[in-house]
Amino acid sequence: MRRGKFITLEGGEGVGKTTNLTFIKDYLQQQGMTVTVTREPGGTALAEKIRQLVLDVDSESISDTTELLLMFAARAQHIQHVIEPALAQGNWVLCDRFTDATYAYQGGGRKVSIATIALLEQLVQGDLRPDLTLLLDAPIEIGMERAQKRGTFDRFEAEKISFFTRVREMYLTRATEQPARIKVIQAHQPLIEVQSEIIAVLKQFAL
Ligand code: Z5A
Repeated sequence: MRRGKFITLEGGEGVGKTTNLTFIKDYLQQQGMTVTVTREPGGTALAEKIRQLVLDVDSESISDTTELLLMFAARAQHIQHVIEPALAQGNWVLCDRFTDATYAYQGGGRKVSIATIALLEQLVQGDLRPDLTLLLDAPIEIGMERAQKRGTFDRFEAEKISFFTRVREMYLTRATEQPARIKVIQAHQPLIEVQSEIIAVLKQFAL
């Protein structure tokens, strides 16, 4: 059985990850792939419970170390129960956020040491890395405006603009450092144009 490919979607608040996840899934299925769609934090029953804990605005104050470890605890569970089995079966895995989000939010946003994140990444993932990452990038105000239309806020969405600026900068730094894997999509554009950029990247990837 040929191993599947692992594709992740990344970006700040409201850039359109969830919207484009279904679009990408449909496109890949039309190309004949079996697709497993999942998300982080989450993807298994236990990891979804961890998600609730880290996103809940009413949680007791969560230290940066606790938050980091909870992200990786959820990820360990997700990899073992969903991602690895699906890839081994030949499925393509499409995941809404993965470890680039930890570098961006915990590393950039919370200023946790990058070396510590890299250590946990190695411990939890071994050699597992996404084959392709689509980074949906838009000015922070645009993403926040879109996300605010939902009307509810999680623990991260209650952060200040400076936090989201650091998150965006870290994402873009990683894209510059890893251009073969991380492809930046200009997500401020009308959806039809965003999706045509996504298709162009997917076509190149599948060659
Ligand atoms: N987190 C972390 O800190 N560390 C980690 O390791 C991981 C995660 C894995 C939950 O993620 C939080 O977890 C996240 C980081 C942290 N922080 N926050 N907040 P999430 O993915 O569930 O949360 P999110 O980023 O807030 O998702 P979102 O707000 O749902 O954004 P989105 O999925 O990118 O956007 P959307 O729902 O697809 O679109 C938002 C609206 O914009 C919607 O009405 C769309 O119809 C509209 N939209 C989308 N695209 C367009 C275009 N092109 N034009 C116009 N309107 C558009």
